[in-house]
Amino acid sequence: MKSSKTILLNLIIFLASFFVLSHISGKVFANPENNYSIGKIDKKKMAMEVKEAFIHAWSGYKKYAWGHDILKPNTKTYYDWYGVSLCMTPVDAFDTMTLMGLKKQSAEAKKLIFSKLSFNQDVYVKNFEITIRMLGGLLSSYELDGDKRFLTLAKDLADRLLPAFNSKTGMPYQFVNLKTGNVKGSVTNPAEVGSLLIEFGTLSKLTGNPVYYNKAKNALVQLYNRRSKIGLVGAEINVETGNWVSDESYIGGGIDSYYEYLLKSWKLFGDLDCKRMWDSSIVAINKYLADSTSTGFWYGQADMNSGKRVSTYFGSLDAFFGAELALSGDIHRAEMLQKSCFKMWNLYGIEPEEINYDSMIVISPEYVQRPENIESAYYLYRLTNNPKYLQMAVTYFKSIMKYCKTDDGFTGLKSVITKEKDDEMQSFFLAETLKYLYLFFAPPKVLDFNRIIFNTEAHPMKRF
Ligand code: DMJ
Repeated sequence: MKSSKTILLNLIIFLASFFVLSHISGKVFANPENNYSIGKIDKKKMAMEVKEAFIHAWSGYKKYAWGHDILKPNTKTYYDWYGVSLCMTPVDAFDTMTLMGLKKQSAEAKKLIFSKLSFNQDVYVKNFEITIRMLGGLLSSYELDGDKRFLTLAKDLADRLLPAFNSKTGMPYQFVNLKTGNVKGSVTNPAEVGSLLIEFGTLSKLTGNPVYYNKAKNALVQLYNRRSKIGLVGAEINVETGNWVSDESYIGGGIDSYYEYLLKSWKLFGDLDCKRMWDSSIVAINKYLADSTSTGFWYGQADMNSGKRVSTYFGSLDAFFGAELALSGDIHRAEMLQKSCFKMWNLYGIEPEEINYDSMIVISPEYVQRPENIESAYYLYRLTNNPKYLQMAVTYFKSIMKYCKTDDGFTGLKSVITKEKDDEMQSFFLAETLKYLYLFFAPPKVLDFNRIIFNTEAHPMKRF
């Protein structure tokens, strides 16, 4: 008979080797689907840590990019999208700092915006990007801060963007010159045509002038009316002829926020046309684009006319869809999709831009600080109260701190496999990624989720 000493020793050796093995061969023991520990989370401490990350990002911007669009944190310089500055980072980030209660930073940003920002520039800007980041940012800043100068800037900007809608179909050209009103870019995509109503509509409500609402709503309807017989839209459309240029259909980048704005414009304005358009679109999406495979529940690519599957790609942009499913009341699909998105995030410890969900092989390895995976977990947390989504938020935040933090701000990654850094701090990193992370941990009174609708750049608009 073995002595009790020997048994104890064997037990210790067994436990020790299990512990060592499970750490060395992470691939064998780690289950990427469950890569969050269930335990008590100190929300106050986490909120503080996210706030400190924001301050770190803002300090980098102040040091090397003050007055410009975005920071390039590794080369310690700046980048202006159109050669002249539109103060993109401060405008995009202002509501986040307000929600975080960062009074000093808010005062600095306001001073900069009101002394430097002028839209009277002879440059062609992308109507969609400038609408969601700048117009959206100015409007939510006005609603949160109350300073009328934000609204004045918003109106000035929207008036300069309006000529974009002067196409034969009423769908906007891609580019508009802010000074001359000239337009260019007749081939565009559903996201750029259909993601304008939250901002233009809010401006109409705030100014009492319906022109903004009507132009953006018409563009949305024109696009919807061109859906295929089976209810799907393609990837590219010509705004002069109204003909599709690409028949590929999916929910990701280039189409994504068109669907988002159908749903959210109904919720924000109570617009029943938008509800009807969302209701019929989601049926087609779930019929032809949704895909349940051995690796999880996903949405892939199909031909807009036949519904035939053309590829099985999914990426960081597609991850926004869980938020829409949850907001529309389909918690079941939203939860299944989020499980897949979290798995994608954990493949390499931070999510790649795109994978093939059939093989789980990475197609595009970069991480450009995108918020969508985090955003969908945030909606699910707010709508289900399930603490596992809070645990996910901890994982997301830790990954970003570990891989993207630099001495003077945060960057994206050229590859999530090698973890090689790129050299851009996206304005949406401050507007969206850090905002959603903060809102997970902040007291709910900071922002009443049920009384606002976020635009696609996470700028909260008060529901009408
Ligand atoms: C943001 O500008 C918006 O969220 C947009 O809808 C998609 N691209 C980025 C974030 O990934």
